[in-house]
Amino acid sequence: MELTHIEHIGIAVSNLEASIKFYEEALGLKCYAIEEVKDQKVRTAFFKVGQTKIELLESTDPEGPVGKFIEKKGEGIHHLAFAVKNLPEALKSVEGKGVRLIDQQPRKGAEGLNIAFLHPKSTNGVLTELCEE
Ligand code: CMX
Repeated sequence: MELTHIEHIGIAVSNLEASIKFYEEALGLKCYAIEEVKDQKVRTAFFKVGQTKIELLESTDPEGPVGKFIEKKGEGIHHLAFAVKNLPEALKSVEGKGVRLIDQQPRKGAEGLNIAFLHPKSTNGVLTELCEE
């Protein structure tokens, strides 16, 4: 399997607009997209830093994955996403190495990417996403 780069870093925030302000005004980045991902119960905002994106995640439902995360841990880094060349093959490969998958098959994520998550209990506590354009 071939990881090509860090596609994005997902950051859980309580208030999307307030957090966008920090990234734009304090860090000088430009938010280029805001998108709701209904099945994940989040609203997302994207910034680019070189080849890597920052994805801010605001929960739209306290029972969604980001709502539960913020309730337990507060705001902060939520997941790390690697771009891979062949996602179905990458999933087979990591599963074959004993890694627990959250998604057995790729599904559609923000920005139309094919994505799949690996469980944080088998990735040293870091929720890990693999994605492919
Ligand atoms: N990073 C690290 N650990 C996490 C975590 C995260 N983001 N989210 C949950 N956990 C840990 C919890 O702390 C908990 O650990 P303990 O048992 O030691 O307390 C354990 O995982 C179980 O957590 P939970 O709150 O009971 O939640 P669930 O088991 O119901 O769900 C998870 C956890 C990771 C399976 C779920 O959040 C998930 O499926 N995530 C993938 C989808 C996702 O995060 N979508 C949002 C982003 C979408 C996008 O980018 O578009």
